[in-house]
Amino acid sequence: MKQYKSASKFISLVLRHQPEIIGVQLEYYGAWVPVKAVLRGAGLTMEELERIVETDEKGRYSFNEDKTKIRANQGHSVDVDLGLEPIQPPEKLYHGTVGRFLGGIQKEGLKAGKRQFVHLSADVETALAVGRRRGKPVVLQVDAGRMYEDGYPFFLSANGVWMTKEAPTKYLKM
Ligand code: HQG
Repeated sequence: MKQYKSASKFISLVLRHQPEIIGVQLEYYGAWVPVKAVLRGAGLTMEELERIVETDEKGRYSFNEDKTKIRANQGHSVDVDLGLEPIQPPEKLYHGTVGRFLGGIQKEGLKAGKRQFVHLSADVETALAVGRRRGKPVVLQVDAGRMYEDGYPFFLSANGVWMTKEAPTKYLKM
């Protein structure tokens, strides 16, 4: 655990990408992990974990009703089904990235890559923050309304991230 920047980073890694590092699997339906296993694996008390969940600035994690299970609300690379219903997106959504990816994006559109979905934001500010993780941010406008009309399903995570499987170039404004 010590090698990770923070307990929250470690939990995000376990709940989205590598549950095996604490010897657990994500439930396929719901992406849940037993809280006990997370506490043991991360060396945290329940109070500490509750605090991480409550204070996370992006609302990344949720407990189930009786707090026996925990999951990440989005961002998984592990193959799971969060049980989200497709819903109609706003006309415009935004994707934050960096210049060095634009060549690839222009060629093949937005791809989910390692994650299950392409992540989109409802506002430019959030997209800028997403891009900034990697350098000087570039924001693309996604014509989500037209994509939806054309049959692309969209999902909204419990913490407000818009997601779709891909976004072909013709729906993107650089
Ligand atoms: C890029 C964070 C080349 C894409 C954030 C992105 C977000 C392509 C990167 C969440 C491409 C994938 C997700 C193509 C897409 N060619 N590059 N065809 N298509 N890309 O991390 O959206 O803090 O998987 O632009 O706030 O950056 O972790 O996705 O730069 O909500 O909770 O490939 O992660 O949330 O990177 O970030 P990622 P993302 P957390």
